Amino acid sequence: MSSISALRALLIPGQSVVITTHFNPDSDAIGSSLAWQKYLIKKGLHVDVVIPSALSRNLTWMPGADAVLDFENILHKSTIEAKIHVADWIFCLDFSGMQRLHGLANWVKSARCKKVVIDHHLDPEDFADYYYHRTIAASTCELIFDLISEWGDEALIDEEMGECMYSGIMTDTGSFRHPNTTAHVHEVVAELIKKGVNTNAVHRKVFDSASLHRLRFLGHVLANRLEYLPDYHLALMWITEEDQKQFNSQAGDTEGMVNYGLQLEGAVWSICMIQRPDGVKLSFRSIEPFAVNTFASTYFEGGGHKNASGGRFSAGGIEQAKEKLKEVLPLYLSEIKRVKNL
Ligand SMILES: [Mn+2]
Repeated sequence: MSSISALRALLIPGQSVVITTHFNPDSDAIGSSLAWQKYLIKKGLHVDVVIPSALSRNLTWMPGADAVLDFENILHKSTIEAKIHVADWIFCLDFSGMQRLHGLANWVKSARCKKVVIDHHLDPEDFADYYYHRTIAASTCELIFDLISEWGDEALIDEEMGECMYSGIMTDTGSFRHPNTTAHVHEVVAELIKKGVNTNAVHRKVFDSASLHRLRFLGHVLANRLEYLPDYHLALMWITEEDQKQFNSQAGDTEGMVNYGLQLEGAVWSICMIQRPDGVKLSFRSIEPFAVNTFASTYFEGGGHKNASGGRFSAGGIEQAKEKLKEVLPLYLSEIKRVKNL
């Protein structure tokens, strides 16, 4: 593993770069990738962004999103293979575990070029040559801003790069309300506003772009698929395959639903279970100082941030996942009571 400051001199005009990010790319994943792409293009490199699965509808407005290559798009596959084959560098943004690339992982693993991780998730795997990894950062977009600044190129950040970065910072901090919202986050945002970013417009594009289906879907989940377990201060939601069919659910439609659980008075944490073709996907949210990432990694093949994590359950469907959850909950009773009484 080498120092990230040494990397700057090795990025040479004319080189080919592939930037990739995690499956189900969120606003931070795609925002950081597009901002980093624009920066490297300004430095004279040839840069493509490759994503393991499609962008959700509310992120397609981002400048540069139309040229992103999607591994799940059959028309893009051979281009992606060729780009990875000739790449001098692969940048892995907003993830640091290979399994988060799903089907794309093998191609990235077997690529012989140098790899660079820029990320803020806990416990990075050791697969890259360079790491710019800070868990103190609220988002990868914040890290992109910091790295460009550290390299003395803040003047190269333009409005479009700023929009991409603002979008990721905004969503990964839960619109500046999560505990990861540091003074530095606001300092970075202040700089982005000076670059011309219209924060109100970005917020509307990301959050106020729901289809009627999505709003009705949310209503259905809150009305019929939400249970509160007062002893455990837990809001539990679940979404079946039939629910997704009934409301014509698209990529990204379930994004953020888990957060509604924390709006309940008294809730310390919230879990949303979603039936997927390959198992149950779980999202976890919690209030400080309850750590859901250890819960997710211990019982549900997952992990992530202290207050925002993900997980999986592959030994059955929603009902079995709920059973498993209710089995292990008593082990957390004293911890949850302690957090509640702080
Ligand atoms: Mn992130």
